[in-house]
Amino acid sequence: QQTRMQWFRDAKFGMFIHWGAYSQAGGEWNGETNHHEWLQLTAKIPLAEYTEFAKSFNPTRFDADQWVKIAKDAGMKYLVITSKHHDGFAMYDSPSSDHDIADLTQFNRDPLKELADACHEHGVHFCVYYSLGRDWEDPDVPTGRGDKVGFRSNLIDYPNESEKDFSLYFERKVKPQVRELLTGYGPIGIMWFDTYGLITKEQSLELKALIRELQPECVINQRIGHNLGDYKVSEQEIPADGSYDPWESCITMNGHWGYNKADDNWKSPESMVRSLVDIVSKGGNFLLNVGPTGEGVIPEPSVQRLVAIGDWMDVNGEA
Ligand code: FUL
Repeated sequence: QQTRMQWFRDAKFGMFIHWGAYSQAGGEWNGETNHHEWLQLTAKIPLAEYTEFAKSFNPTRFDADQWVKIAKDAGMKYLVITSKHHDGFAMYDSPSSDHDIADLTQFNRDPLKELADACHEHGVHFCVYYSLGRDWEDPDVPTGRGDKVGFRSNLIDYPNESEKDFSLYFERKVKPQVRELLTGYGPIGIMWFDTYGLITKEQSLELKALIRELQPECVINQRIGHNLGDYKVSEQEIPADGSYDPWESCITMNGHWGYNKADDNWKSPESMVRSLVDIVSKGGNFLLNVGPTGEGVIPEPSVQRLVAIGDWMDVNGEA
């Protein structure tokens, strides 16, 4: 336990990457410009139409070495990439699902493999985000617990809640994909789960045991559910004190996680450095987000800010 958490405690600063088929839209759908990684849900797109749209995802400008270099030059020690967001679309070649970049698109590469290799080569911890309790492609994720909007599930294509069985989704998609991620991409620093939703305690325990079996050194965040993770996540805020330990704040650079071309509301490099100092002084880690475009480019305003943070690090940080 002590050794598993050591690199995480020392790391302090990491890059969060929200990137998927939705990035192509840049937040725009039918003239509305405030969409993001929840595009399928917020624009009410039926699965067949979303799948068609996903097919045109072709990030030809994606350069894993460059992304890792940008992170490293900013002083970041780890990188967390969305392997599957709520849309259920896997950003890697997933043998157990055909709702993935390899089966649906013309892009004949596995971005996660390229990023994993680049991270391992440059000494950056490679970590993956996985949407656990929400999946808008799978028919068996109930929305449940009075959530009428249907954040967890896809109520357009699968309106009949009584037919849904979370354990079918868990067995068919979650467990195989977690296994794939932990066996095909070298050492994974963190399994960064999101939105545990309706997972039972037994299922969270089973998932944790699977991860410990495949990669005992892999850190697990608290969103595996039922307080079974190794550390706590604070989203879009810095807690007043560091009373939860270990912990991490994940924060956006503008108002969105996924790429939104209309959002120019960028935080200043100064405010991000202040956040970093604040978080680190309270014993936490700062996971700072970028939302690359559909072409595979980290937006220039984000790069500029990371360069500025890197300059500050050169003077004030520790190597
Ligand atoms: C949330 C998600 O719903 C957002 O889309 C984003 O991924 C954020 C980090 O976590 O719960």
